Amino acid sequence: MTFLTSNRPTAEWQASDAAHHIHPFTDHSALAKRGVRVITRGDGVYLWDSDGNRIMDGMAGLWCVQVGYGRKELAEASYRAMQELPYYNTFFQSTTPAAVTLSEKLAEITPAPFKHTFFANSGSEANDTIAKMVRYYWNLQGKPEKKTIISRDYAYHGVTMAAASLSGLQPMHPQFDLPLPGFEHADAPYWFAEGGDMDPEEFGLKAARSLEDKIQALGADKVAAFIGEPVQGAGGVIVPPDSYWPEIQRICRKYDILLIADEVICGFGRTGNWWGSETFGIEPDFMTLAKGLSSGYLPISAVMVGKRVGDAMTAADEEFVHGFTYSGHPVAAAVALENIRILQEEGIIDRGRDEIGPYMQSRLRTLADHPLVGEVRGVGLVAAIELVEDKAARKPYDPSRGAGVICRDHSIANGLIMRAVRDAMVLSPPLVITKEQVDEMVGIVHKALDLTAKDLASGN
Ligand code: PXG
Repeated sequence: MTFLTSNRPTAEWQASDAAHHIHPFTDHSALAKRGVRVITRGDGVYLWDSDGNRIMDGMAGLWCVQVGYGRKELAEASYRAMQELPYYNTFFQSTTPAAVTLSEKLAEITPAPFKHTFFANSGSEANDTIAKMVRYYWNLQGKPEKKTIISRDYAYHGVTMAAASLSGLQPMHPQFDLPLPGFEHADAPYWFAEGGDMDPEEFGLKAARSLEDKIQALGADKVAAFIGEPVQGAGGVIVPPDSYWPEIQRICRKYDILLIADEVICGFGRTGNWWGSETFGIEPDFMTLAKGLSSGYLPISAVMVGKRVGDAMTAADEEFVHGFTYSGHPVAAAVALENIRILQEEGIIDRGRDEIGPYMQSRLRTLADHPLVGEVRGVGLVAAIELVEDKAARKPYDPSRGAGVICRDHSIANGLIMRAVRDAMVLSPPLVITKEQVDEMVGIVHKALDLTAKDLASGN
């Protein structure tokens, strides 16, 4: 059998892709000129492209391949599940063993108040579902005016209409006339870029209090919920100061506002613990799970519904009028279960917390002396390296210099996929990365920084 991935030369894939394929978040004319990268194979922390080059995946796909590529158990779980029951739904008084078992498992591994799961297929769908559940909850409480959801600048919560409205990355709104009414944004705890002369802890309190200011401006009787990623991922790995989350928690309690932790990136061990909420002491009313739930092997997401909303929804004497054809898809659920078994039985998350996470963080911190590096930050197995023109002043390069993109391109050319978010170089490798592979990764980052410094100095 010829594998789909090996039967055409790179140039043909590129031409056909340019002719027929609309990509997410892509300038298509620029991509067509440059030629798309064709990824054909993966094993462990490595990918191969259609020219046979091996590249370390410092991003675990899109922050999701926790157990690494090529785990046969996951392929076998999906093969078995497909043979037994390739599809059935969870509407109309039906369920499937895989969907039940996964909801039971998630109740076991998430913090105690979470007993109920609603399944969807992506982080965006899960966050849209939460936006609807929030509205429904306050309607059930007889407070229909309590509807606004507050998120933050630099937030990424997905791309569907509500999820994109929750997102706070500016470019995501104008093409689509977003945000929708009822979605507001508070400050992010982004000390490096916005902290000025303030001490980080003091700045953390200030950022949290921007939520309180927003609530007071809108009126607490109008505000339904606050959503935040424990660490903001796509916004540039913004790790909040310790003072931040306790103050957010206090504010949500004071004004009776539901708290949503978007764990799409932070969940399943990324910050060292199973949940980012554990790492930062957050007690949310909802958690959004996706990505690491199946290590990205199949699309599946989950809304964890806490006691307050769960009790109200299950006690309501009426239909909950929402759901997707593939909610609780039996094959995706079987793969998620097998992925969780691997994470648990191989101690992958404990190892991330106790061993490889601290190792990666300490090795990356050695780059802080580099003349181009303004800050190295991170927790567990997620990190960012901020490039600056002036270290002491935390002064960034003019965006037109494209420092981040230059660095990213050098990194990929030298065998490591690293992302640039503005000029923050972002890393989020598979949790199974070894110490030797961390050393290899840090070596390539160092080389990419040197090459970038050289390019910037010569005015490229
Ligand atoms: N919440 C968070 C915190 C995310 O990071 C979503 C929700 C949406 O999930 P879906 O499955 O609908 O994509 C995400 C997704 C990037 C990048 O460039 C990040 C994501 C997706 C695509 C690109 O860093 N995060």
